Amino acid sequence: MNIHTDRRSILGGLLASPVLSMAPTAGKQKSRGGLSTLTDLDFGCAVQARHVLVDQGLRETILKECDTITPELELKWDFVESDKGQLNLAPAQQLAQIVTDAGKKLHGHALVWHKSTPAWAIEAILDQREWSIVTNFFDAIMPPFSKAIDSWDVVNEPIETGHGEDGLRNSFLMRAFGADYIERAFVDARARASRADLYLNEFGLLDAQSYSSAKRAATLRLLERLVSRGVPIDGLGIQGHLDLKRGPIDQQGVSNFVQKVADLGLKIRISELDVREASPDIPQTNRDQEVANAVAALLDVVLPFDNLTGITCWGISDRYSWLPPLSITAGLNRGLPLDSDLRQKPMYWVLENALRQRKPSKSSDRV
Ligand code: 9MR
Repeated sequence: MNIHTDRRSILGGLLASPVLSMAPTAGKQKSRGGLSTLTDLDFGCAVQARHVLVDQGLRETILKECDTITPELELKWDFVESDKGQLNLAPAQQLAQIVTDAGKKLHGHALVWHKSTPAWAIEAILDQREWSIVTNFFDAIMPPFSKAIDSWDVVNEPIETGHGEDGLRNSFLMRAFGADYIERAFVDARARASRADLYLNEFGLLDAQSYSSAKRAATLRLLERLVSRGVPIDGLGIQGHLDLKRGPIDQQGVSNFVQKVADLGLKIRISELDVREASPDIPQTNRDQEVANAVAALLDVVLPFDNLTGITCWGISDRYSWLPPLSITAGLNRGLPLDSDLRQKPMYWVLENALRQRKPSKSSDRV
């Protein structure tokens, strides 16, 4: 798959980040149209239904800024069916209504994840080793959202290097079904969502540390195997939980990795972008700039790839971030595009400039 700009110039160095260097200085810019109107690249964020339902400002903001909204909790198995057979679909349905009324889509997160499975299901799966326990959940969750959802995280976080077969996580799913559970999940998701894009979603793929290059290698091996076996997978969600304490991402390593994913004919999306801060005691302007720099360093690597379909932040306002404050005095972690009062920060402008770099624009009235 081709990339549409010269990757070498974009990788020229962190200090010369093109996305960042195009970003206007603080206070000089206010976006009028919202990020959703800028290009063909899908922009989105994760939210919780309970926040959207009570916070009108948040609701208006996500509908203005986003093409696609990811329910942060409401489609997870432990949320939907914490007690066997007692389905709780109402929060996801309320969110779907709000989003589709505005002509937007939901991204489904996540069908199979070792962390969000209710205890009763883990017990039953380990005890009976019946795959139908998993597909019963697919049947509960997929048909009701067939109109609202056009992409799904089918398998979330299956890689854990350091032990086990091929870097696969030694989860209850592996123990019950072996490595085939991944393939089965995609096949059975496709049977229930013939037109949706089906993603494998993984974290820890960006850092310079050796665990991260090992994860990239294990992820590639898995994707190669799935593609060679004709498994119906459309792409890889690269979680973007950046952490300033871990230092700069491995731009060259990530670029090589994305190229190999593209060569397999797969799409990528940045699926869970946010930044965990490292230095809460420096001035706020510097904090926000550090966050923006980290985001720019990632976007500079992935933007040139034609197979990049979208960028989703894991939240949009610091008020509702899953990331805790770094210290008692630091206030909220400031790792999302908007502050707690929904004001744009440098991370927002970096995203806006990145989206503007993509062509063609889907909007004729861009500002
Ligand atoms: O942000 C989510 C947090 O509110 C939940 O308590 C947690 C467990 O359901 O999941 C968090 O989201 C995770 C996502 O589903 C998968 N990748 C890592 C995210 C952050 O932990």
